[in-house]
Amino acid sequence: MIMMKKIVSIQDISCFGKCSLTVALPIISAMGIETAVIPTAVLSTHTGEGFSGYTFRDLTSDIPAIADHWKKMGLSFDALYTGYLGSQEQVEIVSQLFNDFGKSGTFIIVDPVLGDAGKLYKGFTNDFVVKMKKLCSRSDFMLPNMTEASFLLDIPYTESYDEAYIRDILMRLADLGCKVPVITGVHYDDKLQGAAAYDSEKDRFYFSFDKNVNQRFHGTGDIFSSVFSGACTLGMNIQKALDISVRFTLDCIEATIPNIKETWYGSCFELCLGKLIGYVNKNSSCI
Ligand code: PXL
Repeated sequence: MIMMKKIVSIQDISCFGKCSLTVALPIISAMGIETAVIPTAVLSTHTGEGFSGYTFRDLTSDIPAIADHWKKMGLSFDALYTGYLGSQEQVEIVSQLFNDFGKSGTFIIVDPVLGDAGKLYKGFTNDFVVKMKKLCSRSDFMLPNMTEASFLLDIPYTESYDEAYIRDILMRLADLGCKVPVITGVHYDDKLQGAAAYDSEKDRFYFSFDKNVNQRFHGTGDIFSSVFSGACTLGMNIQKALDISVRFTLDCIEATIPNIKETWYGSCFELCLGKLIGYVNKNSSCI
């Protein structure tokens, strides 16, 4: 008998421009995991490059009532997975959700969505970064890109680095309090791109690389984080989880290139969900 796993994903709904919940829901569901959601805000589009004039409805004040109802129902989850959070207050409230639903054995997975290409996304300040750092300190897994890692560690962002630098950054992220930091979008040259992780309890590093097709589409970080969250929740080891997350993210980028409208519309991950199901089935023997 298969025991179904259950994740709650806590992030915004951007109604257009595939990212956050509109990516996490289909991807984690395709992996055979029940996906509950706490929407933190509703936006007409994401706030990244390419869109302006978006609407933003903050749902912070709804979150405690949702949590209270769930506590009365005695709900529990195999993983809590957070993404884009819209305000400092929201980060505090999400931290409270970790107390309420983070029982022992529940993974806490924080994607500290802050920025990309060396810059913070619109609306984020240094105070917000400090709050996000505190949230990361409570995580089993944190999933920053290089921009986010640099802001969290308060070091200059660089596009030129080597493996020794990545190892150092991973250990510094673990010093924040996270058990297994993962850095996404790692590339030492134009040929390969992937991700790196550090298990601070075992003092072990993990790397996974695939082809670098030198194309950026909005939302690929959310694709990676959703697959990684699903893979860990299914019980895959860190190397397997990295491998399928890197592979699937590349599949999505490759599927988008011939279908491209604008890079900020997001990637055509829908065309690749069948492959993802295949990766999960193939790896279920390694779980
Ligand atoms: O993909 C991350 C993300 C999620 N949600 C919103 C965003 C972004 C990045 O720009 O603006 C609303």
